[in-house]
Amino acid sequence: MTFDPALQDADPEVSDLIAREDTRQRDSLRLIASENYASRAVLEASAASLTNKYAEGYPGRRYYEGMDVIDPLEALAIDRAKAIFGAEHANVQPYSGSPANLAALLALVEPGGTILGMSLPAGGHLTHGWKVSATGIYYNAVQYGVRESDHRLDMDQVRALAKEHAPKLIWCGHSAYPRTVDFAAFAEIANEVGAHLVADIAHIAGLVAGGAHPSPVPHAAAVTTTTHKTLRGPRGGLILCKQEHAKAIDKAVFPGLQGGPHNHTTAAKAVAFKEALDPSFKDYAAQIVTNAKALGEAFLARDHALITGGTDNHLLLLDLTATGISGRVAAKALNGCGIELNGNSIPFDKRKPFDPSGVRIGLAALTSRGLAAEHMDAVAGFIDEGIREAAKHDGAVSDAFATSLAGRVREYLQPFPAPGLSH
Ligand code: DSN
Repeated sequence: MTFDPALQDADPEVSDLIAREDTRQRDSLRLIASENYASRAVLEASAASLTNKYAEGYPGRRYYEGMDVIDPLEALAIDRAKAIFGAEHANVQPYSGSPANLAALLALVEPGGTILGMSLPAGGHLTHGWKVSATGIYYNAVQYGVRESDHRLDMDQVRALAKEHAPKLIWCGHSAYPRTVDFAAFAEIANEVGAHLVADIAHIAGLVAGGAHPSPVPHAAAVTTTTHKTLRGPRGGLILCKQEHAKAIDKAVFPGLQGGPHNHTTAAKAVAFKEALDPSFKDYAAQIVTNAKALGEAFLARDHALITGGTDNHLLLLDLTATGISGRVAAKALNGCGIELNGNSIPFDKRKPFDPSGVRIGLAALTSRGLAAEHMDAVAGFIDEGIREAAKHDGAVSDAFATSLAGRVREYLQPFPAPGLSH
């Protein structure tokens, strides 16, 4: 992003660091499944003067004056969010996904109440009740996993745990699960035990928005998401809910958890929501899934092991056990070669979360650059080459190898402009 001279003049150090990050993002294969390239319009809105304004409260009911712009802006973001997902109510103020999840808990479960969520090592999220998270500390969290035989969600296990523990809230959603979630089946179980169903669609929100994944909105009491992953907006959160929970959700976000909303982020969310309402976003969402499937095939052709054997969404989980190096070691080696992904636990991992057996690979960012299915063989080739070289040398790759691979990656990406970044 090129800035007007203000930042360069005032703080060349920060300006140069930002320029370096632009270059890094432009020149690398960005495959972290929770990341993307926000558009220039989204970035511009994020940098607006709205950051100067406090606005505790909600449109039409604020604790400060000077809301002539903030009120219609937040109302616009709310209307667009509701239109994208067909939701009865939207709260656009959560600072990010974890605060959105805490707000859902605060609104729907009494302190110490029982919740049921997918465990982190199985592909869930920290905030679905994992023991080190506030959600596992302040609530009585019970966790479900995936089947050992095929690493897929086991709805019989979810039902059995729900019946045994009678949770007040059931989470569905994930941060590292490559398959479609059956939201209707979760809703049936929640109904059977009188629990609120909350779907965390942070990873797949863009796919849901574009019709490339079923929507939980008709089934869940509330739906939480970040706005920056497949949805391709600014860093932020969003909660959608049924009208009957609107008051409780709004109260939980403010004053329950947060102070003033970040209005510049609200503006950027509104811009991203407009982009998601454009018919072209459907093509984008479908292309992400097509690319992820094609990349999966290209890995299988190179004898790599994929958790569940493939994907239905934007991500793949590679099990590196057979290569002899861990996911963390592979990710570090690849990072030096211009390939950015993260080490990730695989289901029933024998290794520790900080040094797990797998790597997670997401296609949202590359798809935003215009890479299509026919490019996935080359992408798999780069990753495979880096992993094999690292495995040959006990995790280390030479500077010469890293420079060569990073150079070829950079050259390969040249024809695909990175949205939001100047070329
Ligand atoms: N950190 C995000 C991810 O990478 O999936 C989830 O919060």
